[in-house]
Amino acid sequence: MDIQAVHDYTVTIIKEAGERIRKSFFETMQIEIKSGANDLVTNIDKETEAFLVKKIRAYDATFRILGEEGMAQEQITSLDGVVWMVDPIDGTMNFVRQHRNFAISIGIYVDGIGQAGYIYDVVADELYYALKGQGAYVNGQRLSPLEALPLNEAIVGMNAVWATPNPHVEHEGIIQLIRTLRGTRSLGSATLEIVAVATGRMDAYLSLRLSPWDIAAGIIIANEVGAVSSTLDCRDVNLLTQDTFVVANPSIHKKLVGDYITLK
Ligand code: 2AM
Ligand code: CA
Repeated sequence: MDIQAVHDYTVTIIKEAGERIRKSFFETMQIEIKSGANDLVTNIDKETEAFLVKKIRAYDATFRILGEEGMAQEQITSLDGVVWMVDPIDGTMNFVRQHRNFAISIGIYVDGIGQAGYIYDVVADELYYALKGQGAYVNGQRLSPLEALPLNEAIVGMNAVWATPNPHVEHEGIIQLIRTLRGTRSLGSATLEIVAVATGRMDAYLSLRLSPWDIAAGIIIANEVGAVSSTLDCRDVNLLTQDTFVVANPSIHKKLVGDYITLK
């Protein structure tokens, strides 16, 4: 695979998809509920994924595609060969309610190794991307390597509901963590939270349940600036299943997860 040619093509199609989404704001969208009231999908999610699948297959019909909305109609049970991980709109709730703060995400893996990652903040017109070993960029400007900091100066992305009794994580530890940190944020788009860590606007992002397409691109971008990704119990990320997730500045990753987070 000629990664540079694939890169140029991916930049073109992701921007074209973004332009289509921006135009969709002038039309009425159809909203459906998926697993629950917080889990939405619109016709624009499906149309955008269908558009990207068509473009990817037009480039090379042997590429395999795992997309959130299933428009590729493929079962991906291994990461052998070239696998594209596509989330047409990450942050659908933001898309529906705010018309901003959502992104298109594309990660390209070859035999399980991340080769290229793209996260396009459609309304800000900011394209974050990285090719493995070549650094991470936003709109052509290189992102700096992350600088070390202590946990009490860190800003961490997380969902506030974890600080209340919940079935997934010991909330007392989360309360202690919140008291220790400089601040918390919740942007509502996993991919934009990951690029916030990669750009140093936040120092970590935690989630109790993310899918491969939420994190595939972000891991590649974050890795290029030295950020560390794992599950919340410090296992390697597995891109074939839903799991917990953390991406963090390497200076705080171990302390954050080890001292404050206990999964139930
Ligand atoms: P999505 O918009 O593509 O569904 C919201 O806090 C973040 O978590 C979004 O990035 C959202 O992605 C993601 N997410 C992943 N799985 C989810 C689920 N089952 N329900 C709600 N949000 C989910
Ligand atoms: Ca999505």
